[in-house]
Amino acid sequence: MFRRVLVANRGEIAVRIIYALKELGIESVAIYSEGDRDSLHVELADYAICIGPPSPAESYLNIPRIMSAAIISGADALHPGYGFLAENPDFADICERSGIKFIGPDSRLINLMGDKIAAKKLMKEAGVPTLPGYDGEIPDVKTAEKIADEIGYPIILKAAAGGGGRGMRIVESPLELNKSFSTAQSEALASFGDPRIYIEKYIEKPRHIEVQILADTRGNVIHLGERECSIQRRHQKLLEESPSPAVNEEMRRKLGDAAIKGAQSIGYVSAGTMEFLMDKNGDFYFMEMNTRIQVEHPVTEMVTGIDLVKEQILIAAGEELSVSQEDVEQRGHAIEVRINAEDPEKGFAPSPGKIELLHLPGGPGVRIDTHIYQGYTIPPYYDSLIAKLIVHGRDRNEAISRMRRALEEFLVQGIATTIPLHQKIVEDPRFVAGDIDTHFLERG
Ligand code: MV4
Repeated sequence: MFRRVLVANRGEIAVRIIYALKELGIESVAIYSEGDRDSLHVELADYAICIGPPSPAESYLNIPRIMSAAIISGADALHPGYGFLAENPDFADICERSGIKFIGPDSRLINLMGDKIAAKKLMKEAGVPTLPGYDGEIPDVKTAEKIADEIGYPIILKAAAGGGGRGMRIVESPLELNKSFSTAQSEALASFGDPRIYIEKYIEKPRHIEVQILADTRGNVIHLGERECSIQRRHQKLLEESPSPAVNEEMRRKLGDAAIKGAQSIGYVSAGTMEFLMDKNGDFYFMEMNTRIQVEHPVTEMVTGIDLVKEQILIAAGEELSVSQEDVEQRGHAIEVRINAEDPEKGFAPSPGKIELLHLPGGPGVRIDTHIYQGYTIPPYYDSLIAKLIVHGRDRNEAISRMRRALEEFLVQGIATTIPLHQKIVEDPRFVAGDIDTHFLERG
């Protein structure tokens, strides 16, 4: 087992990882930028190393500085969290070459799943349902026209190196295809340094449903059910829940089987997530695989009782999964809201600054993952997530009631937050009925 682990991240996820390390009896090393001296993760870790100025390029994205901290501190492993370098295959590779275990899959798998064309092709070959399209790079607009005519409009153009909604273009008719294709190509090249584009049938108002998996080095692969992540704004998820109100036992079995089959086919090892789109008929299609621990992992933890971060660390240490598929039970219902330091009244503009007053809700079925505290100043340099409020109930209605009363008790003064928006969502009759899709917020 590891003796000392460097946490290569900040904010709530750094705190979350330190909790897991403490429970496993592993020493933690925090890294922090000059903008994060007063952050909770620095206080909670056994050791802390300042790695540079606030800008991400000079701190949390700076591989040489992070590797220096890992080596100097005597860490035998490193947890990348999410964002920053979590899905950078070169970083995983450098860790391995430096004798520091990267807590995640190996660089080959990160690289493979980072190429959305390769990922989709592999999943299709493994028998996982994928969207109609063309299983490769579209070389030119002529080919795009041919494929689009075959599958029928509307279609969507996506960047091979994209993901999470970046570099996508919906095309409604053949008249737009020529222009859209060249724009998509040049945008992909400018954004990712990779112009490759693929094409698929566009699903109107889909649900975003993802399946959590765990795979160890001994060949055990299990799934932990699905998360419903349809409520989002500009590709930023706002609320996630498990189970999905749209998934019945039969669909859950199919989703789980597909996720396991897909993971097995590529020899996946670590925690991972298979993202699916679900259409009006309840048919689902593989979209992408994420090789990191995700922001919304707590809803799965709440319904399964399994600590995903601990399992992820144990897997990296070569241990066998602590649970088998038969042990996994989805008990009750969990909902998470992401509380951002943003002002919904001002177009969601970032709202950094000092937290003058903070009161966190408590009581049965309430969990808060956060790095903030009263008197803390939220720096302006990073993403605006300041806390995740997660509730658990025996069923969806109890979880909704708990979320309402927890949001009402949640008090933050000094900065604007997205709490009022979450209060609106959980009062919305469509949300209460489970009638949600990826365009929920646009219809207001
Ligand atoms: C789609 C789609 C409809 N049809 N692909 C957005 C995130 C990225 N992972 C892929 N996305 C989409 N791909 C086809 N063929 C609609 C979306 C989409 C979406 C997906 C999940 C969550 C929110 C979304 C918001 C708008 C569009």
